[in-house]
Amino acid sequence: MSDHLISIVIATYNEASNIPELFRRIKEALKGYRYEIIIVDDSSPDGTAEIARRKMIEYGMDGRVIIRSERGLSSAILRGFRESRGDIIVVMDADLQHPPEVIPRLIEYMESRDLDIVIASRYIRGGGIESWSLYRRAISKLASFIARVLIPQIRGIKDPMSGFFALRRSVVDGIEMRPRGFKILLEIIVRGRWRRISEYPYVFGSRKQGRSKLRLRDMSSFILQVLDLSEYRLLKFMITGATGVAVNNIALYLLVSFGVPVYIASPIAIEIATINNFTINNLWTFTRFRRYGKWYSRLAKYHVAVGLGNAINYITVLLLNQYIGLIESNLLGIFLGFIANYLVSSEFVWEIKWASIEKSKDKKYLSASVVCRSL
Ligand SMILES: Nc1nc2c(ncn2[C@@H]2O[C@H](COP(=O)(O)OP(=O)(O)O)[C@@H](O)[C@H]2O)c(=O)[nH]1
Ligand SMILES: [Mg+2]
Repeated sequence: MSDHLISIVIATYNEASNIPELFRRIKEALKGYRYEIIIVDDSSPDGTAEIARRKMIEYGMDGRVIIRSERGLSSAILRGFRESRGDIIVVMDADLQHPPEVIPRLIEYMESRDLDIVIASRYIRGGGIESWSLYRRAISKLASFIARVLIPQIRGIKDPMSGFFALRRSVVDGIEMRPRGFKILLEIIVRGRWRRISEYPYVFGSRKQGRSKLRLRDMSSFILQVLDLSEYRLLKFMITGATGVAVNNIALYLLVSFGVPVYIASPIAIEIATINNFTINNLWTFTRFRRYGKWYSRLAKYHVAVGLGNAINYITVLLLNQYIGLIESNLLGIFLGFIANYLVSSEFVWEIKWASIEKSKDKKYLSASVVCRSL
């Protein structure tokens, strides 16, 4: 059993009806542990803060209730971090969708496997969701997919958007986090200081009382958060592509007007654009991934990566320039060739992998891998 002080950080908004059962079950589940409860309430009109304060005293639990005048789940959790004292922090919801009985298992798993973050996971074997509408499931899957494409740091993690997790204080201590949207775990994984992450399965329950606070505008703030955490690479890649389009067409136009035949002018123009794009992507889009390998080996790989796109570009120009015009066929060819380029480049040329994955050999945790990264 862990002898660390455990801080349980719970953000609340209108959860008065869930507090009594929540506290009762935490008290029961954490018998023998040293812990404190930090409730961060955004001035809920239903009197959550008052009930929490009363119940804390009634149950003789250590902890505090912080009342804020602003709203926001992520910023509330970060406030809870600052107000807490434990070496281990557990983050969970108040509505009992996160069963308190799982907390000791997260902590024992963390200690026994020397982990910095343990995510209570719905999406590994043994985990699940009790009752979610098809719509809610689809939204969750879509959000995970978007996040995974754009943020390489979370690949290998099955439930990176979980709201239920445990972490060591050292992961977030002294690190500036942007409190945005609903998904503070994404922020912690990308910006935090950790070596080893793993997941522990649990079943996400149905809400006991009250209503979900997930609002439509949380979806747009989620998209912004993900784009920000991805450092706008996809956007930069597209802007770079636009400069390449201009370079390619100008070169083609000039060469042809100096009398170079199209079948020679086109590959030259494509090559000039390829070098242009590589240079900008290398210095700007993927700037912090340049530590892997030498620039000329990346340049060579980049040629392979865009080879298919370039071939499509060239073939389109050859086939269509007489019918739809030189620049028109080139634009169409560039567009057709571009589509696969982003993923191929990011995966293969810049290898924007972040962490390595250690598969568990322990039968009990077979479904959970440990994601490792060097600090
Ligand atoms: N302090 C604070 N807590 C919030 C806010 N929005 C949601 N919460 C809490 O965050 C947890 C998860 O919210 P919930 O509405 O259940 O989200 P869902 O499970 O994704 O539908 C619950 O404990 C809520 O009370 C907020 O703006 N401020
Ligand atoms: Mg909920």
